[in-house]
Amino acid sequence: MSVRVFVASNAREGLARVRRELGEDAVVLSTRPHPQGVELLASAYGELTVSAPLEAGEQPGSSRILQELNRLRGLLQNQLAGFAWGSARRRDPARVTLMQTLFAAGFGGALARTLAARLPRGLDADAAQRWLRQVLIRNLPVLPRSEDPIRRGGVLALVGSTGAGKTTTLAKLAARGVDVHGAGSVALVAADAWRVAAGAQLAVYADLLGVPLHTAPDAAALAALLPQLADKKLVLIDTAGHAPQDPRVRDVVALDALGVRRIAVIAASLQGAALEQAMTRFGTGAVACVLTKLDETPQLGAALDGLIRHRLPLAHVCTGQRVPEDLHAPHAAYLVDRALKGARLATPYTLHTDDWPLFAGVEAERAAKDTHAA
Ligand SMILES: Nc1nc2c(ncn2[C@@H]2O[C@H](COP(=O)(O)OP(=O)(O)O)[C@@H](O)[C@H]2O)c(=O)[nH]1
Ligand SMILES: [Mg+2]
Repeated sequence: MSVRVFVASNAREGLARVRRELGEDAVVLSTRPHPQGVELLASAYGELTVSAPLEAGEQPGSSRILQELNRLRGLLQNQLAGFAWGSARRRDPARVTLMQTLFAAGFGGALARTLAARLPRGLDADAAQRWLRQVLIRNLPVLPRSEDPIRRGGVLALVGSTGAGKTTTLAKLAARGVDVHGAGSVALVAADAWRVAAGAQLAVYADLLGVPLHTAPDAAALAALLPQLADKKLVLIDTAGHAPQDPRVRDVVALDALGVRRIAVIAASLQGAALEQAMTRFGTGAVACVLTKLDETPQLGAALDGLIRHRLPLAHVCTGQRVPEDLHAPHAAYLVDRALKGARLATPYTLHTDDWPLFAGVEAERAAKDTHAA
């Protein structure tokens, strides 16, 4: 292995020279102060393979050595990324702040990177923040009032994970339906055959609203029931809640065969990965989405991120257990402002200033892998 010595007035300049002369994946072996600034010992990555001590019978470039070198490379890459992070922050502070805001608010990496890449150059921090707000508002798929599924009517089934708030939301929507169409034009159907209490819960709401409640324990029963309800303007079906990975999710697809339109009910308070799972399983093919439990969601970022990426039209939001008061029409600006405010919340999950270079290391490694894979 040939190791070369670089002397430069500062680390950034030194790194730039190392990269220019030894290639992008050059490895810095050590740095130390020098009367003229800093001294770096560096080697081209490809030359490292011959340097590791060989065990008896081991060939240069064997998998053990490569593994070890890859580990070493990862460590050094993090160090380089630390430098890169510092320089990125100096060069493009608005872009870095934008990424930090999005992550702190609970938005995910994919969306944060896409938006950061599109941020117009030369904006100061305030202008960048305004740009971010506008872009999020514009991209949040909020259903216009004229397309409110309750107002439009038809046969609608609420689908979603256990405890997402389907039955409660159905009661709220039914109350709205009664306002719009009158009690005589609304019917409820309990298709939640899995939980004993589920039917009883719905029966209370049906009673209060003065609308009929039917039961349909399976798809065949539902198929037989729906023609009898053809004169109703609005039929709301409460479905069994189960985990997104449960095979009974197939029941959701059976609804399509009956011409039933689906509304995905998703709790905004879910952790990011669970939100993603719920949106994928229940949101795909749904005509609209209702986000519930906003009152229990200190950071809305992940939920809005999911709606934007899945292009899932938001019809209503729920902010509590009260029927029907806690059902609201969604306002994109309000939701985005609330989400961005969530970035200021200090929690043990918030990235600390000192964590960012480490994070940048992971990002740099991802970029390196992507380049490799490409
Ligand atoms: N805080 C809060 N609780 C809600 C909201 N929507 C539903 N819930 C509660 O969440 C729990 C589960 O709701 P439920 O409608 O039975 O969920 P389902 O299993 O999807 O039918 C109940 O205690 C509801 O009162 C909401 O918007 N905010
Ligand atoms: Mg239920």
